[in-house]
Amino acid sequence: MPVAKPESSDSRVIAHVDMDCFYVQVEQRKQPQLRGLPTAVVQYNEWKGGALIAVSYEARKFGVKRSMRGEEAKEVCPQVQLVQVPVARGKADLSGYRNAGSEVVSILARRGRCERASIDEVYLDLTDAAEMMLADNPPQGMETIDEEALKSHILGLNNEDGNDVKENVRKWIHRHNADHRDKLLACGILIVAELRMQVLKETEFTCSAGIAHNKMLAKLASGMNKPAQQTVVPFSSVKGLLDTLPIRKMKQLGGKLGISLQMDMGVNTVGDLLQFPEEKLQERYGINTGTWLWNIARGISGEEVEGRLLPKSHGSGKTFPGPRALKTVPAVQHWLNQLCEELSERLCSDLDQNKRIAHTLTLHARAYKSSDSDSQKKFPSKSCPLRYGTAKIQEDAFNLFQAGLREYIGFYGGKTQGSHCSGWGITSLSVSASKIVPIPSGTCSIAKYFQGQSTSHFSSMQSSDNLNTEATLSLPSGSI
Ligand code: DCP
Repeated sequence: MPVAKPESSDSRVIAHVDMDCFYVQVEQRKQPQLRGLPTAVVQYNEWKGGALIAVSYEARKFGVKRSMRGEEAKEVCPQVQLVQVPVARGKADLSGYRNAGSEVVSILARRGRCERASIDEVYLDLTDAAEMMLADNPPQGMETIDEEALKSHILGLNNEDGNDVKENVRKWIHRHNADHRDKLLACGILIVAELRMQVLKETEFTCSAGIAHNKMLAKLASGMNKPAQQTVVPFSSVKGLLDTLPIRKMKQLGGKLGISLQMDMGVNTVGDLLQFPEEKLQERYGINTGTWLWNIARGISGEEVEGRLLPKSHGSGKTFPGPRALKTVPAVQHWLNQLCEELSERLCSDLDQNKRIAHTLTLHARAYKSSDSDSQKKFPSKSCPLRYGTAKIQEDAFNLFQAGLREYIGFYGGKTQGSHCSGWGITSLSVSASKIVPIPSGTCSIAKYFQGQSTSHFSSMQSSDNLNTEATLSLPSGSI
């Protein structure tokens, strides 16, 4: 019998799965003697013991934090084990972490539509799997509930009757009089617990998860109880959750919009937004943002889980903080060549393994001018059609850099050639490849495909008309 599809988005079952202290777990799998010990992964640059980029939960108990350097971590926790991130081409090599993330994705994707959101985060749409479970083997009738599922945190479930917590969770899952939405979430609890156990069994990694009716709530929930736990947001608990949730906790409200809401509208929690009519929010922030704010105040988010197991883009970048800033064009070219080499390798393996090609190459940089009245001016990001082949990518990226630099310093404002200091410094560089699409099926060979694409993939980079300016300096979202 076909499973009836509910129309309402309240009836979806969405999970957000987030690996726990991910880089640490990957290093601990390589060196099992580190398991259970306070451990941190440090960046390539060894100054003061290197910057911490991932910290194990054992180390967090001693006060070790990601913002610290290795030396500082040793002060608060002398026994902390510091593992250096793997290095290739003079920079951090994240390929081992990316591959470990792919192992996890391939397991999670077995039960529903799966969107790889970052190197260690995944969204899952489990609606169909939950509907199916409800039709075939509903949790309400199950004699035993898996231990891992019983350890779930269900928001709004209080423990007033003195039962142990697991017993209350069991009762919640078993409720016969629950509405359809909660019954689906009960299925979600079982499916996600099972998936997390499978991930642990096959990869040795633990993860945490949030389970709710939409992506926004699932993401909020996954971070609430870590490590190795799962949190559920029943529909009836949404209001309570958002009433007290500081707006800065919402990813999109961490920047200028969040500041304006606080300063101009007196909004401190997501729930505070409820007092404003949609028109008022639209008047102040524009139609789309206004409607979006009105919706998130009510826990409404229609965002779909995109079926995407592969990254949207590839990026390779490096920072050059403080005295390491690059101050000459040859120095920039040297590092651009390294970054492009890595990017080119990743593009080739994507082409090889997934038969996908990228269409756009983008260069981002952060820069400063040493004698500058206009210190707010950002280095413009530049894009051009992507041509395959390491040397071509290097050449194009360098041209993009020069175009960006001319614009940044003004055509006559500085010396862009030669090797002596020109009054500017580059503190971060990255190249990314985006607009990645599968090669059309039926293409007889990749070489033939490229011949047919000669205008976009082998185009000349002479004209600056080819260069687009983009607003952002970071890697595109979906870059893994
Ligand atoms: N990472 C990084 N630099 C940062 C933040 C993170 O290199 N500034 C890397 C290391 C992390 C991984 O990305 O292990 C995932 O980042 P998360 O923010 O998800 O944090 P963790 O997985 O380390 O810990 P948590 O258990 O808190 O999610």
